Amino acid sequence: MSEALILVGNEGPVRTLTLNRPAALNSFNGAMHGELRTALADAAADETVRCLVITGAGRGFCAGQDLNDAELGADVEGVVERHYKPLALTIRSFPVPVIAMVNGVAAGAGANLALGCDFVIAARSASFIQAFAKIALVPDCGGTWLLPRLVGRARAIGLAMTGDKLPAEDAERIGMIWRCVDDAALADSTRSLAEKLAALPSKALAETRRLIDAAAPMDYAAALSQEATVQGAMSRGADFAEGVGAFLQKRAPVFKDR
Ligand code: T3D
Repeated sequence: MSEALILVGNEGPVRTLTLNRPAALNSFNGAMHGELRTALADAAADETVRCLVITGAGRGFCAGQDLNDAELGADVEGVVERHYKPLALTIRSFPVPVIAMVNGVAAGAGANLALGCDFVIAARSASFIQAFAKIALVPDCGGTWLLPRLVGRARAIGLAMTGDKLPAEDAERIGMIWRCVDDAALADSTRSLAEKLAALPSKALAETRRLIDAAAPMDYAAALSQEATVQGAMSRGADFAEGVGAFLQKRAPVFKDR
């Protein structure tokens, strides 16, 4: 039997999905897209999962589209519509926080897969490359939306047009990622962040992400109204009663809503 292209691991409430085509720097072919889609759906449906980590096997995180894949060239628009767009949307609306643990180079759609996650923790040896222009393409997997919001227009244009490699340290310095850590500390730093997020109220965190993204094109008054509506809904959840009860009783809360 051929090896799984997505490895699935569990550590308590933390689910880790590992892209597993290391010989091609975990670049995406149709089969890996299919396995990732299934693994994401399983994790989303599993109430015991309270944080998701995505990482890569071997020395790379993900080199984007497999440039040897048979689908490439024949129907590029279809590949983006069928694979990258749903992937980006699934992660952006995931019921629990998603961490990209970037263990090595993240290029093309692989870079934007990471940037679409809620947190990016990268090893110091890792790097980010908007490789698209080098093969006469434009950023996809959300890059045109994500990059200017993360780093501003000037840097978004610079990174996307030059396709220059951005070391993880610089990515942290310009606010493109959450943290750059020593290679040896990557797994432990990710685990402690994942455990912290898993213990927080998942539904409130997912709603926080949704509101922040939805507020971007709104005026201030509309964003304030949106906050009021969702705050009302959140206050009717069991996690809110648990959070307040735990505070008043001076104990740690146990959150369950998703
Ligand atoms: O339908 C559509 O396709 C549209 C969607 C597009 C989305 C995209 O992601 S477009 C962008 C595609 N990605 C790239 O253009 C990146 C191509 N790769 C690179 O530029 C370099 O590999 C890296 C800068 C990422 C890393 O360089 P380096 O020197 O560390 O490694 P390497 O030697 O280039 O790669 C190692 C192996 O992985 C090598 O195979 P080999 O020679 O050992 O058998 C290389 O061919 C393979 N590999 C790396 N990237 C890809 C790949 N194989 C297929 N597709 C790749 N994208």
